Formats: sequence, C-alpha cells, structure tokens
Amino acid sequence: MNRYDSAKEAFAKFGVDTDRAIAALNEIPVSVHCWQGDDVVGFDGGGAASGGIQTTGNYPGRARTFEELSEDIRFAFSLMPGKKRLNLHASYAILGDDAGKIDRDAYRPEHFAPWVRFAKEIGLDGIDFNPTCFSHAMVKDGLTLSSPDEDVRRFWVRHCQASLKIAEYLAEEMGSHCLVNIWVPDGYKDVPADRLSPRLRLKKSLDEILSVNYNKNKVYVAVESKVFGIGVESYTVGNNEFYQNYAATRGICCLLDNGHYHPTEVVSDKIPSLLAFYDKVALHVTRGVRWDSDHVILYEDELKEICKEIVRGGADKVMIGLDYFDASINRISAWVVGQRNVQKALLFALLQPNDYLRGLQDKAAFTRLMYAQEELKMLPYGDVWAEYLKKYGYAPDDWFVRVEEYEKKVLSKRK
Ligand code: RNT
Ligand code: ZN
Repeated sequence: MNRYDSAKEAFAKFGVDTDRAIAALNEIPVSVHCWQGDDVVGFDGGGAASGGIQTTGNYPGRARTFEELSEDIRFAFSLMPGKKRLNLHASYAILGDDAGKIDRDAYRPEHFAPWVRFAKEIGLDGIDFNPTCFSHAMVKDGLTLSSPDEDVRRFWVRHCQASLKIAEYLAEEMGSHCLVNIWVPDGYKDVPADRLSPRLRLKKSLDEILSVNYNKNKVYVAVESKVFGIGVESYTVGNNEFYQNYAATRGICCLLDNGHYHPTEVVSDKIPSLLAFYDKVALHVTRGVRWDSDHVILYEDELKEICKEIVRGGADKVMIGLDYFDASINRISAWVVGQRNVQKALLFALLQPNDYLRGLQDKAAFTRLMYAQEELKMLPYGDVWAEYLKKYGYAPDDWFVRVEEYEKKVLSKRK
C-alpha cells in the first residue's frame, strides 16, 4: 500500500475523507501580498516602509521595478499551489509619464493596467487593493486620515477615494471582487492629551471616503486595526474597538491582522466572534515575534487554530490575505514558505472530523474530546500534503532547489 492510501485509511477511521479535503483545499483562495518582494518600498518614490512598520535585513535581490517584481511574483507563484489572488498597494502604481507629476490622490486605474495584464496572464483569481497611507511626505506628524491639518486629512481622503475607483476597475477586469483594506499608521509615541478628537476625525474621513459612488457588490471595504507600532507606542487612533464599531455601523468589513493585538490575544478566537455579526471577515496572516514584526508565517499552533476557524466558519466567509516582509532571507523563499504554511494549516483543518468533535463538545464529552483531538495530531498529514502537491502538479518537491537556481541566475545579478 502506498503512503497516501495508508494515510487515507488512517483518516477514514475518524470519518474524514482525504480526497475531499484535498479538493476543498485547492479551492480556497489566498491573497498573496506583492510587498514581500521589495521590502514594502513600492515604485512611487516613497522609500523604505515607515509609520510603525519596518522591514529589516539586506538580503540581496530586492525587486526594484515592475519588471523585476512581476518576474519574481511569476516565479514565486509558480511554486505556490492553490487559488491565488494578488494583493497590491497603491504605491505599486506604474506611473509612466505621470511619474513626478501626480501624487497619490490622483492615481487612476490605468496606472494599474500592467498589473491586470500580468494577473490575467498568470491566471490569478483576482486582485485586492490597499491605499498606501504611509511612507509619504504627506504623513504629517505621524498622522493621515486623523490629522488636524485639513490639507493632510483631505489628501488622504482623496487617496482612499481614488483607491476605490481603482479597485472597481480591478474587480471589473478580473471578474472577481476586490477587497480594499484601509490601514493608517496614525497614533502617538507618548501619552496623548486628547484621545477622542483624532478618532472623530478618522471617523469623518472614513465617512467621506465611503460617500463616493462605488460598486458595493464588487468592491469590499475593510478597516484594519492595530494596537501599537514602533514609535507609536502609546496610542493608536484606529484601534480594535474603533474599527469594529465603525465597520458594524457602516456595513463594511473588519480586517484582523494577527500581529496587531496584545500577545496573548488570539485571532482564532476573534474570527467566530465577528462571524456572529458579519457576513465576511478579512485576515492578514502574519507572524509577530514579540511585536508586529511581520516575520514569515511558520506552521504553528495558532495558525492551525486560525485555519480551523476558517474551515468551521465557512471558508467562503473569510478572505485570507498574507502580510509579512522579511528582508533578511531570500524573498522568494519567504513568500513560498509562508503561503505553503497557510495551505498546510488549511489542510490540517480540513482533515479534522469537525462535526464529530463538535458533537462531543455539545454532549459535554470533554474527556473523549481531549483524547480525540490529541490522537488526531499524530495522523499522517504530510502524506496527504504530498498527494495534494502531486495531484496538482507541484511535485516532486524540489522547489527550494529551483529558488536557489533563480537566486543565482536572476536575483544575484541585481546590483
Ligand atoms: C501594518 C499593517 C498593514 C501593512 C501592509 C503593508 O501594521 O499590517 O497591513 O503591513 O499594508
Ligand atoms: Zn496588516
């Protein structure tokens, strides 16, 4: 008996159909962030990431242009099984003749046309979009949408409004929704004298952004909260309470980034809480080490818990996006390791006998529940993963050797 057949039997003992799990896994879209490839720099001159976020490391081979980044994405995505979407930031506009002439508040759909052509060419499922409210001269005193300076506040409102129009175009072109996620770095390093006014200004700005006409069936807007960032330790305008109430009262989505909470808070527990009130929840899957450090996603317990909640809550309700940026290792490898780990964790979740376990909980059969959950941990998940890769043409699993070759041939030539 080959390894997959024997794994299949082991899972069948728990009533789990491995073929079904494999087929389901291949259908769950993961939105892969473009910004792992270039350390969140973008093409519009903003420079290194700032605003409480930081990319550390100087591994050679960073992509500096659309040509380089799209080449890297093409290669990296070819090593990632499953349905993929591309997550873009506004700072990745391809401005052409408009470079130096227009600012972020005037970006138009055409500045993203090369991305659309590229995404169609490599067969992506859709494109998601983010206004880039950081790494820019108009971030004044660390503030954007909550700034007391009307010129600054209005600039970022216009940028987000322009982003909705771009998103509409991306959705139209790709024939799939576009998630627009708004994250702003706004906050204070030290104890503020007024915690309410910045939040009222942020609320007003968001209302102004949403007041533009956009197709709500195609463009989903999300707001991403945060607890603190480097240099913004004492107060974050867009914290969890602010955005959850904002999203609930405006009929938009919350985006949960698992690096954005106190270290003992877990996003796995927040997903079902939100699903009790919202049709959809968006995620930034990342790995925080002590803080929102955006390390590459590893195959860890909390990732598995998050994926269990996605699978149990309904994978169509959770929009999975990745958000990490490690500049200290080969960036292609960083991308692939993180994406594959999310897929492995989704597979792990799909291979749980969820109905059976839920039944034990409802019967208060806690002894058996613990026993079963622990037994399940030792089942041969790796053999099912190998079968998944083989079935969809990603085996033999020599992807890392190919990354090393690409580094030699392409990345190391970038000086
Ligand atoms: C920052 C947020 C935000 C960014 C990306 C680049 O703390 O997580 O989502 O990382 O938009
Ligand atoms: Zn994020």
